Amino acid sequence: MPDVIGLGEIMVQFNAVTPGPLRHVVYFEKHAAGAEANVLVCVRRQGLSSGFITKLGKDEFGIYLYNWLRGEGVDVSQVKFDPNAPTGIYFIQRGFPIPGRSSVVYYRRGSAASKLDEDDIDPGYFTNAKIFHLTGITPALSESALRASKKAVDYAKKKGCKLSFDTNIRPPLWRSMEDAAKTLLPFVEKADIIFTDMADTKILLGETDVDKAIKAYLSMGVEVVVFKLGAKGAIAATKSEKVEARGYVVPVVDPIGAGDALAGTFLASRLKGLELEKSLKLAVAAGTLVVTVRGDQENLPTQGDLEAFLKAFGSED
Ligand code: KDG
Repeated sequence: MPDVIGLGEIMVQFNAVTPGPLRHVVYFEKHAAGAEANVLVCVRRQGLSSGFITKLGKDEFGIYLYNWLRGEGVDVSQVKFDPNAPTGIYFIQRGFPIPGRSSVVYYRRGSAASKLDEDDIDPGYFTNAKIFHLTGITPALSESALRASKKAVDYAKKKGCKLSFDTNIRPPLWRSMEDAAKTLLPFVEKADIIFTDMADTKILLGETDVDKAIKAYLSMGVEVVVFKLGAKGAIAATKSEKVEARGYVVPVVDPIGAGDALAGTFLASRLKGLELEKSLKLAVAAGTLVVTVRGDQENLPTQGDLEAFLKAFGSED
């Protein structure tokens, strides 16, 4: 079974070639992207195995995404095609109205992945898997995707697989932020590792102090908290250790997907037995590489790429 399993939606991302309001953008570039899928491809680039549980539309985009995942070496044995629902797509507007930031417009309601349900989760798939990675996006897709998420967490825990949870609150997918907090907190409570940031933490805990938030997550039973600080880097903490990795100043083309590169690299590094500090340093470097291009997955680095990056940039610490 794969080292890391993910459940969620992969979509076709149409990334604006030029920055500015989408109404004026003429050219879009096609990419494969989606939070959990990004992590799984990242894990593969880092030399470990991964597998995705999802549903795709039986359409051209579904075939493209299936071939993409297979080409990246992600196990696709749990990928199903739904002939009655389309593959989700979304558009990215870059650099407007805030230079260096991006925003997304989804066309995913009723998508094949939103039809994921409990019976799409095979308990046997979790046997011997080491980590199950889920984000706050999948439980937000639909009632049935929420059921599937809960079921997958139950199976993973029963099989002794660690739960990695990225809080990833995407406001357009929720009825309200209260609903997001109520739905996602039980996942945080069951998680062994979480990835989060200040925006999500304000919604989940109503907390605005990083140290207090980390303490609160640890007291909920989370073993490792990875707290992302945007361009400033990230903190990783356990009950006995706290490390920080600084960010790097690079030209930002599209920041979307950086958090998944960070999560995937951190998980892979921990599975390889690297210490907390080194794992976080590599993870922040991976996130940095992703923001310098359009697309979430193309710049996901190998460990060799990261060593080269750190040799060039890391010597200042
Ligand atoms: O983490 C990056 C993802 O957010 C992006 O690729 C799209 O999965 C996506 C989502 O649902 O926002």
